[in-house]
Amino acid sequence: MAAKNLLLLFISLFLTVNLVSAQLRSNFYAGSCPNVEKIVRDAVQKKVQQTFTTIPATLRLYFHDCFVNGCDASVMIASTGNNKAEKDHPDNLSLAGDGFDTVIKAKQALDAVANCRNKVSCADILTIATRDVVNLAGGPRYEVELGRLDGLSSTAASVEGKLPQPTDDVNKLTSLFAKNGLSLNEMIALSGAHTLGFAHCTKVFNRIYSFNKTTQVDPTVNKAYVTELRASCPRNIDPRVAINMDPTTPRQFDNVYYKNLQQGKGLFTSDQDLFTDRRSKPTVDLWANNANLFNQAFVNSMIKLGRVGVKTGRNDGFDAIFKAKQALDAVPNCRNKVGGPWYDVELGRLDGLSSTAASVEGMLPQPTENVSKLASHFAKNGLSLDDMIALSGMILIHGVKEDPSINATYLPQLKELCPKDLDPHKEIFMDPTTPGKFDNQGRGLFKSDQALFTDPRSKPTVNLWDGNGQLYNQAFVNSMIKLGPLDVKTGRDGNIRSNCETFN
Ligand code: HEM
Ligand SMILES: *[C@@H]1O[C@H](CO)[C@@H](O)[C@H](O)[C@H]1NC(C)=O
Ligand SMILES: *[C@@H]1O[C@H](CO)[C@@H](O)[C@H](O)[C@H]1NC(C)=O
Ligand SMILES: *[C@@H]1O[C@H](CO)[C@@H](O)[C@H](O)[C@H]1NC(C)=O
Ligand SMILES: CC(=O)N[C@H]1CO[C@H](CO)[C@@H](O)[C@@H]1O
Repeated sequence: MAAKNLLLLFISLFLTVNLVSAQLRSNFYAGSCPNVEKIVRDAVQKKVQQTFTTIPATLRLYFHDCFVNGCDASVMIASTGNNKAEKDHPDNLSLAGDGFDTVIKAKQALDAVANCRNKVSCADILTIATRDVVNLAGGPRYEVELGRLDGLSSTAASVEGKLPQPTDDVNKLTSLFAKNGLSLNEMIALSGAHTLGFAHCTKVFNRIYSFNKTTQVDPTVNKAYVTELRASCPRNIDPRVAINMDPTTPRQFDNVYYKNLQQGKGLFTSDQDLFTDRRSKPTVDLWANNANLFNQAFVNSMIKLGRVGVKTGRNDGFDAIFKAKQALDAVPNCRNKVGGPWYDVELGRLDGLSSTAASVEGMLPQPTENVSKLASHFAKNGLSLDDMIALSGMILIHGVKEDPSINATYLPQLKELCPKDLDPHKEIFMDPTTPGKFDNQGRGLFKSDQALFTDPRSKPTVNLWDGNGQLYNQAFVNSMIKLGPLDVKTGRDGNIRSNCETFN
């Protein structure tokens, strides 16, 4: 039991560490460039004094950066003859040049200080600058987490499908944000960024002129606002003309965005639907009435946004695994007692440790899933059907539901082990036959396990490995090694750019 639990602990640690984004911290540059925040702030302030557009442009740039390839400043990379970069995807939707310029100016200011030169990543500069513009527009000031590396690739193709569209409804938005580990409420809070900035008239034409075949105007738009929008955005307007996103207090970071939604003055469908949809409406109402609560939610969500897909150069995560392994080996009873195959692990991962429950949403296979659904989870992580079957030897979940495909002699045993009123935290052996041992004798505890035997695509493999423990061990080892590098950030995945717009 102890050995089994330790093995499971070890494996779940392994999985957990691989799921998480890297570890960031607020004092990351304390040793190398202690004044980084002041230097960036001064540069941002100067730029804001020159033009207000700096504020919304920087905020939006950050959002786009984080949603494509993580917050790694890949959005800043300029296209070259043989690479069309992220910023040149049509979805960059005219990211205003002032956002880029803000980062470039702050970087110049940093590079002018000897010890800071090329020490601070463009990704972190953009993170600090974004915090500063929010604050300069009257929004809350919050502590930023730092330690991101700059990304090493930037392609227009990678933008496809990653950014929300103004025509999206709450369903679409929720699923897109969930892919970035952000919840419904975090999505609603971040949408509050539309309290600032500009949008091109063309982006609202559909809502005021051609909603659908039978209705010209989107009925959720406030009538007076329709008139206003039509006046500012006649059909034949120059497509470069932009209007305020927040018609009430366009230059102020505040909760008026939510008050606007209550009055049908959300600019896009993606805005107004937050009020129309009953799942998001209560939060809109809450924040419309309570600026402090909104500010808090916005700050927390920005910090969460700043963790999306970050690359860091430190190896705390790997250290944790290594320490767990050492701890296991230090106990004579545990050493090699787990009975599974020993395999060489590929080293050099620089994993991180920060973890959020929300980022797990939809990422892990569920015990109730069938083979198609399971395979799609694994495929998203570059793992084949066979990898999935091999790795299914290892799952730790609690509780079981009765299922007709469970072996009839096994079912009463299970029911005895797991009475209905059982403490949900109590664990039972996943493998009822040889629970303390890693082997190929198990009966499927979960539907997802049993499904592997029921489904004709996976059955042959299950039979093969059932008859050959050695083949199974080999397959398990290979799949574990493949699982290891998932989304791992290594020093090779990022660096500190000396020019934010070009790779080193
Ligand atoms: C919820 C889904 C979102 C959608 C569908 C969306 C879409 C858009 C669109 C279409 C524009 C106008 C672009 C143009 O016409 O030039 C815009 C502007 C803007 N967006 Fe969003 N956005 C979303 C979320 C966010 C988030 C999360 C942030 C930041 C945290 C953000 C910040 C901004 C800002 C500041 C502007 C004004 C840009 C400027 O004035 O240059 N948006 N957004
Ligand atoms: C057009 O939109 C209106 C208002 O939402 C709706 O009642 C109507 O069914 C829609 N028509 C079509 C053809 O989708
Ligand atoms: C598997 O489950 C998904 C839903 O999770 C369902 O759409 C699909 O039809 C199922 N496939 C089979 C073969 O039962
Ligand atoms: C159920 O398990 C028992 C004992 O392991 C075995 O003898 C029997 O053949 C199994 N029944 C089915 C339908 O697989
Ligand atoms: C700021 C920026 O780089 N904008 C680009 C967005 O993408 C279009 C092409 O789709 C370019 O023309 C813009 O220059």
